[in-house]
Amino acid sequence: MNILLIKSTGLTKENPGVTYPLGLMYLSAMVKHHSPSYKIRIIDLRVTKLSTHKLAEIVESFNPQIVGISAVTMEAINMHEVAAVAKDVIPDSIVITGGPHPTAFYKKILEDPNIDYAVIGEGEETFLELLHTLEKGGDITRVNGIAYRKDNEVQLTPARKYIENLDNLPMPDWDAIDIDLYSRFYSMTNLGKRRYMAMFTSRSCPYRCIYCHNIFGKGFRARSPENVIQEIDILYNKYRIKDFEILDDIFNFDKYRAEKICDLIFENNYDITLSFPNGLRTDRLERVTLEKMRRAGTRYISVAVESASPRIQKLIKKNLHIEKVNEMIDIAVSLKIFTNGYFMLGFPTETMEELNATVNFALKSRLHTAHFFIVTPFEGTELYTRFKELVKNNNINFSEYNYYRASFKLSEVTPRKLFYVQLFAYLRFYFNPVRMVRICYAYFLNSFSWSDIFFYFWYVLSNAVIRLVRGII
Ligand code: B12
Repeated sequence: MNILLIKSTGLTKENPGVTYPLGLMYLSAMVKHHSPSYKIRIIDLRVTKLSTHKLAEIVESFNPQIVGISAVTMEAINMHEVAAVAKDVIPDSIVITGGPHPTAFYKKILEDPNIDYAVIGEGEETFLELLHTLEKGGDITRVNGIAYRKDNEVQLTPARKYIENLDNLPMPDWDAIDIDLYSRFYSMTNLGKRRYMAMFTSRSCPYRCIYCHNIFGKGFRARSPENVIQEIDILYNKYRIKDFEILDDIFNFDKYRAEKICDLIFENNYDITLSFPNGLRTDRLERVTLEKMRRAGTRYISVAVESASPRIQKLIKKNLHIEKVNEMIDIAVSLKIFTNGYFMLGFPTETMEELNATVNFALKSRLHTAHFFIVTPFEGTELYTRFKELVKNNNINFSEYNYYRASFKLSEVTPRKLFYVQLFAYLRFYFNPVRMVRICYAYFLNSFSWSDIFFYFWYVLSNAVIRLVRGII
């Protein structure tokens, strides 16, 4: 059986970042491990930038029976285009989609006759079982965790149990991708282009923030520190990787596990750097954890603050104490860790005062960088179901499911006003001479190239100008 896995694309000016297609790399490893006779290949359209014509040629020559496509919602348009190419070139091929977009919007995407299946959530076991069932002509209604069409109706099989012991998963298939190609793109950090590898050491987050995804369920599942070190060891020794981006939703949920990983890295004397761009929970952080992280080579963290308003913290079920957030930012900065903050603007019922409180918190903080995202309600989240009526009033195209664009009207302020709140938050945050010097110093400390610093300021400035022009027109 030939299986072609494709990561669809949806890069925009505001979103030039690319990380490794870890989901597909895990699927590929799983297939190679359990069914070595299958031939499997990954194409990442974000980095190869293939034209439709070229993609059609590759599909034709590889002749896959199965085409698997991975997409986030912003990549939905491209996902449908890829499905159309697959069916056009090989009408008998079976198109299976997976990832955040199909997980959330499976009903909608199965309206497309070019898509046969959507795998919901965690994919390794479901994909393998689906492949085996399809190969044998078995009963697909017995495959848990999928959605498909029958008599023009979308059917959903029972949810699949999450993989209990993540140590049993094979390591991601690094040989299926060209590592050097990814070093030509910006990653999830603000640290510029460089050779690195992305890792997932745990899956899911037990907190129930109403805006967040549910791909891996709500029970924290973690790989053992030894298993994580095994991955670092292979990447360090075999693939010459010295820089690791850990993309877990909540790396520090289990403080002891997090510290043990850091201790093992230190004890093994790896000459590596670490970053945690996807957001640590500050109320579960302590000085000692940050010190151990720094000792292990951590040079970049993100803290996911979202809102400085206690009412909004409660509404979104994040329940962070904003003083503790500040305390942890200060400690991280004093440990010479480049510290980035994430903020969200425009929650349902949010007022201008509450928006200002969030922006002011960011401005007064010692964060090096900050991202001010516009709240985007994805199907499958509590935010979507609880405020369905508000969401319904917005007729938004999938390509606008973009945190940088004020597309949705959910809060008490108009999208236009929200747009200006976001724009001025960026301008005021970055065009502050003290912060500029601190950013340069932090880059210098972490031995990044000057071109990265210039790029970063150019990126912020050009985005601001684009936004300003768009707002005026
Ligand atoms: C790394 C990351 C990024 C990277 C890469 C994004 C990309 N295009 O893929 C960067 C930093 C660029 C990024 C940007 C954005 N991101 Co992001 N990102 C993540 C993050 C933190 C990790 C993704 C990851 O590597 N997961 C690890 C692998 C193992 O999991 P996985 O990819 O989900 O794959 C598993 C399953 O989904 C499934 N699967 C996946 N693909 C397939 C395919 C097939 C065929 C099958 C069968 C199964 C399958 O099996 C895999 C193994 O179990 C997730 C949060 C999260 N925890 O997942 C958010 C997340 C994916 N991002 C999200 C969003 C919203 C964005 C932005 C739109 C935000 C913005 N700035 O506006 C942009 C989009 C930019 C763009 N142009 O694409 C949302 C997506 C929600 C949605 N419905 O789309 C998530 C889920 C975060 C959230 N809290 O909601 N992001």
